[in-house]
Amino acid sequence: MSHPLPATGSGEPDQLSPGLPGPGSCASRVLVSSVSSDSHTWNLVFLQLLLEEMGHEVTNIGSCVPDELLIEECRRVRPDMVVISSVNGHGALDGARMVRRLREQPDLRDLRVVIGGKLGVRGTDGDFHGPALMEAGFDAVFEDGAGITEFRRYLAGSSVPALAAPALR
Ligand code: B12
Repeated sequence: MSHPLPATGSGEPDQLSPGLPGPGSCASRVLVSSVSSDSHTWNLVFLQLLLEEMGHEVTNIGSCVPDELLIEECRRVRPDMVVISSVNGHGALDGARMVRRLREQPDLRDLRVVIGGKLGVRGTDGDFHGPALMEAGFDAVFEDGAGITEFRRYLAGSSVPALAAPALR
């Protein structure tokens, strides 16, 4: 299981080169969402554009998404992967609660769910939330400061439709 942890802040430049799914990856359906407390939206737009540029089909359900709504949308959209973004500093808490609830649902237990952004209130010099969020149920955590490169690498290798074929994971 790939779980890029935590922000390195190495200064490695983000590779924003295009675009089409690379070798080993394929287009998939991705649900983009924030957590219940977070009203920031440009992070979601950024992720949507990035994922679309890579050839994925994106459903962006926006900011301030209650846990129950995320669960409903997962059942409606049946995504191959859920990408949670939060930047208001409550992502570590809200995200952990959200993913625990999602994992309690038998039909969503094996869905691939990742989270990233500014997950705490202490910035990249503060606590790392990756281990706790992985423990709560995320498949990968991308703390701010690590850049987008790790996320792109992760996507390039994660072509398994988690809901459709949980046994393959
Ligand atoms: C615009 C803004 C707002 C606007 C949002 C409007 C909107 N429609 O989005 C408003 C005014 C509403 C707002 C409110 C608040 N904000 Co504000 N806001 C910002 C600001 C200035 C820019 C955010 C932005 O749009 N960035 C552009 C997007 C594209 O980038 P991004 O959000 O940084 O996301 C990047 C990465 O985090 C990463 N990323 C994000 N998610 C994910 C997910 C994955 C999987 C991956 C791989 C990467 C990833 O990729 C993105 C591109 O690099 C930032 C400061 C800043 N300069 O960043 C503060 C900031 C995010 N806000 C902050 C705070 C504290 C708040 C408030 C709590 C303030 C308050 N006391 O009310 C509220 C929260 C409201 C709420 N309920 O959530 C803090 C968060 C601090 C923290 N996390 O430690 C920041 C960082 C300001 C600061 N330096 O203190 N905010």
